[in-house]
Amino acid sequence: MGGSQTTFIMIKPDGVQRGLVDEIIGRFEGIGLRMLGRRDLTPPLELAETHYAVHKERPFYPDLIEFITSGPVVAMAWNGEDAIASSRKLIGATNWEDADPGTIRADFARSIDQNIIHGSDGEETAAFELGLWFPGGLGD
Ligand code: IDP
Ligand code: MG
Repeated sequence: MGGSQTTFIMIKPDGVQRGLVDEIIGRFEGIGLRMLGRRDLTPPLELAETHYAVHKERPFYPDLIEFITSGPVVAMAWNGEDAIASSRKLIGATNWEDADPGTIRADFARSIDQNIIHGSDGEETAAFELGLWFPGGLGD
């Protein structure tokens, strides 16, 4: 489908606080993707608002921004065959109760708002998000 793609993945503050970073990175490596970039940071407000601008009219938006800026996240770029859809499949549905067994959200999330991880939902979104979180590019 997608050929070689690079997608933006972020382990959210709940995933970091619960010590799931190595486990999650292992799952991405396990489906054959490779990490091209990683930044550990507490997202500044403006970055969080730009990232989630598409949701700004939604009732959950204020809580979402508060949550995502509440502590360190791990922002990553992952590359490989069909990386965008493969990553979304690995992550599982937004609501952990709808997520397929064995997905990251099914295994670890127990709320719809604090659901461990973000992954780009398409090629345009991936390009936008990678540019936003890695403004200096991905290096070599
Ligand atoms: P996604 O992360 O699976 O792409 P989106 O619909 O893009 O899901 O929503 C972005 C994030 O907003 C979700 O991951 C979740 O943290 C939060 N969110 C989405 N829907 C709800 C909701 O109905 N209540 C509370 N938080 C939500
Ligand atoms: Mg989304």
